[in-house]
Amino acid sequence: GRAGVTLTAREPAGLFHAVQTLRQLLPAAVERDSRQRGPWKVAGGTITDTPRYAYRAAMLDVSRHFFTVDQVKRYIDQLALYKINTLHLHLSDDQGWRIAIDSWPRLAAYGGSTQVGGGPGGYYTKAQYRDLVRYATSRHLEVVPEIDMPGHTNAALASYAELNCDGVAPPLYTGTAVGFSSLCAPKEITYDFVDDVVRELAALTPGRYLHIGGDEAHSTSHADYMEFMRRTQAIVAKYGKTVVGWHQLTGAEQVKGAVAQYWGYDATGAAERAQVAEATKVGTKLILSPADRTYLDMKYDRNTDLGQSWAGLVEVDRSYDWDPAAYLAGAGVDPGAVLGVEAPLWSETLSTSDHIERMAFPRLPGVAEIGWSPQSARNWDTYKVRLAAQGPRLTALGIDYYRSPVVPWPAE
Ligand code: TNX
Repeated sequence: GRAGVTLTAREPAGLFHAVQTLRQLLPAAVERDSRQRGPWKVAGGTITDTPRYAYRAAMLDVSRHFFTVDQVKRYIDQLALYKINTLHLHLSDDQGWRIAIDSWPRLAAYGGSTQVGGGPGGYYTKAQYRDLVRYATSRHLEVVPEIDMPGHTNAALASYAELNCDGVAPPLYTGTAVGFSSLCAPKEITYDFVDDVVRELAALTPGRYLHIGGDEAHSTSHADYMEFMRRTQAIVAKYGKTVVGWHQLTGAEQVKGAVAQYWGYDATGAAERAQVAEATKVGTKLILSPADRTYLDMKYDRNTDLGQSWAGLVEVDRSYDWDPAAYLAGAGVDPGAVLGVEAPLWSETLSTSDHIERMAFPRLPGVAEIGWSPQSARNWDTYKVRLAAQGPRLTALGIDYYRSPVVPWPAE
């Protein structure tokens, strides 16, 4: 009405998301953190809105470079503004173990003591991690914790000699290579370790999902990978969580109800796509994170100073212009198998909030719209105008976004 705005929703998350829409209807100045002059008018009308996908996620790699609780909270606020409802935290990798585990204290204390480039690293205490989860929950984001296994485990292997097949702990690692580390699948202590870590992490996790990685296990034999993934999935199920794994999980037998996160790209071979499609036939669901569309650490163009380019250059239009339902249809994936989309941000080259924001913005709002809006309402030529209008809002929020030349930004 003339005097106010009424918001109604079936669930609290819907009201929260309605408020985010209302924020975007108000002038950009509302986003400043100092008092502004009114009046603030909103155009009259009715909006009926509902998301296309239930899973609309962003991932932050806090292992390659550590990000503090306050830095993660800042990113959570930015994600919430665009109705992202899931935060996947990549909590362990070769370069750092970032979550305190009481039964294996050296994981964080030693395994978390450095990062890419050799800086001091860091980790979350359980109290800090619970605070982070509470903060995310208050903004209607579900936290999905990931412990990447059996590869990407040098930080754990360096912390405990007995986890290594040869019983010798390697040194900590601060480079950016992948595929050189593996937990020891034939050793029984490996599953004591996995059980302890999963039990403690599950107890910190009100959400449904627990991500076990499973990617790039180039130093694990196929037989060992199969055995390790079989036993590890059973442990996750025992503690009441739904397994998520990178799509290499589809090369092993999947526990009932497992979710695979597809991170292939244009150059991914037909056999790999077919294996993923095959998995959906037995009930495995998919999260789509195509690297040449949703990887926020890919460079925008040749001149981007941060990021990588192994999946190609990902300009804002390329990042936006694809349909999750069609993406793997050619390989035989039914659209009903797709739970949603996720934009990962790997941090080999990123170490500050400014770095996060220059890579996430303005591509993140596009991934958020892919997750939210029906395909029929999406098209680059109209989207780029709506995205341009976000520029002054991002500026008001203090977000240093990439001024992509393919977006008609207004003069600020
Ligand atoms: C591949 S994506 C990886 C990560 C790297 C990333 C860099 C995935 C499951 N594995 O270990 O950080 O590329 O873009």
